[in-house]
Amino acid sequence: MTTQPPAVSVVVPTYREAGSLPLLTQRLAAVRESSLPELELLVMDDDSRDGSLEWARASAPEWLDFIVRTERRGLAPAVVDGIARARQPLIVVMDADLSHPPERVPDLVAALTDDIDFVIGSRYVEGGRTDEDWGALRAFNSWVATVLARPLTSARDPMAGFLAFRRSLLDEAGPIDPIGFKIGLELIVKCGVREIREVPIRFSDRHAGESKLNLGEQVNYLRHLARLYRYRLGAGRRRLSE
Ligand SMILES: Nc1nc2c(ncn2[C@@H]2O[C@H](COP(=O)(O)OP(=O)(O)OP(=O)(O)O)[C@@H](O)[C@H]2O)c(=O)[nH]1
Ligand SMILES: [Mg+2]
Repeated sequence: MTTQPPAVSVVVPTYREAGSLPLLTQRLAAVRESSLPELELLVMDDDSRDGSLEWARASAPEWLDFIVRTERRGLAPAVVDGIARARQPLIVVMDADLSHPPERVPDLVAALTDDIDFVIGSRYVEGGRTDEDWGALRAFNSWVATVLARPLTSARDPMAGFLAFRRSLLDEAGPIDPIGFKIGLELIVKCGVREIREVPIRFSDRHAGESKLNLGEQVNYLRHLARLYRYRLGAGRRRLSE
């Protein structure tokens, strides 16, 4: 018996990624050809006005949907919108700047078994790594952010934005209302994720363009964390009163 390759919607949030979108699409096209023929790509763009839309109109393949967003801007809200539009049963979320290797998408998808409901492309498990020029300050920031989230999840890399899960995971979710960047943490907490598998990846420096992770986003992270802790405490109380 031959098994069909799984159908996957890849959701990519973008802001000013015109320099990376063509190569991302090219590398995903190769993945599509070699192992995931039913892959669709949803680019969720916050009205970048940097030539991305023009590129998509002129050169994008038919399996790429380029969606221009003008409301509730931000990385995580863009991903939530993308999941709502996805047509396939499996979802992969990844960044546009090629920090997440597109060639690992099939491995993340394959790690979603009956027992595993959430997969993370992880920098912090054995075999995972980040490129050298991640400065000390950035590495420290990432470590502090991860430690602050520890009571919410045992995942080694809950800050990651390279994720795979079934779309149905959201069916029973609490209200999804992330602020800022950390869509993975939002889903882990709100969807009551039970079993996580972390697949090691090499996280590369961004291919082109500029980082959007600024001080404002770090403050957003603290607001988002406060919200998630309140939600978790509320869920605990709800369980006790049942
Ligand atoms: N739709 C949308 N996407 C965003 C926004 N901010 C960032 N992104 C996208 O989210 C992904 C991650 O953002 P990055 O700026 O790469 O953040 P980072 O990886 O922490 O930082 P670098 O390593 O410096 O690239 C990229 O694909 C961005 O284009 C936003 O406000 N809206
Ligand atoms: Mg990046």
